[in-house]
Amino acid sequence: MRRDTGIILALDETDGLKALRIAESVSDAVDAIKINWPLVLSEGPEMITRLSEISDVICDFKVADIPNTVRLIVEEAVSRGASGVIVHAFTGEDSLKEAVSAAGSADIFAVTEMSHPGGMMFTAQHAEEMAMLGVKCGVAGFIAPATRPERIKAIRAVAGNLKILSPGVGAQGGSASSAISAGADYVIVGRAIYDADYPLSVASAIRDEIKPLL
Ligand code: OMP
Repeated sequence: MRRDTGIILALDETDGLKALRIAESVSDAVDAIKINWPLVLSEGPEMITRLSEISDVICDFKVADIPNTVRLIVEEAVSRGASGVIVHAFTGEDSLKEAVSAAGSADIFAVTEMSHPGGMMFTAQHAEEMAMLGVKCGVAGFIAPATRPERIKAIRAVAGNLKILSPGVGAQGGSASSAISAGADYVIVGRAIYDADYPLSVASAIRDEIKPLL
């Protein structure tokens, strides 16, 4: 995945035509597009392939299952064009290792601490441990909360040179420059871009904001 702008678009728009139009309009201003269940369920998994013709695609399926099921999901996503898949780390070593092995040359990103307030209840208590496990299992990087930049710092201390992708910018209250300054490599931005009247203008403004920090 390139790192020209430091932005990953979270394309949770459920209207397929609109989603494709937004993806095309912002593709030069973002490094990848993250697709989650809302768009896959509304428009079908073919959307992964269609978007992969426009940009690198990360399938945010937050896979949390036994190793065999994890393998089947990751293989399906990668065979349809995903260059990365997001999985949960709390499932433990066997599931995480299986995800990495099933991904082949694609990237596995493991969730550490979630960005919403509920993320404090359970994930925050084990975020560093989950990051350590991810390092051991060979993941490409981690998801850490832009809503709590100090926690990105803590995950960075464990993650070494692995990538950190930070959601929570804009609609959830986090700031792109604070997340990057705290150690994130990319910010994940959804509603602030895809709900805007001019998505490209918002993406370009975030790109300009974080450019000096990359
Ligand atoms: P916005 O809040 O609209 O910018 O979207 C954020 C995106 O990041 C959504 O697709 C979420 O599912 C995702 N996300 C979080 O918001 N918090 C997390 O802790 C983890 C993720 C994720 O794994 O991408």
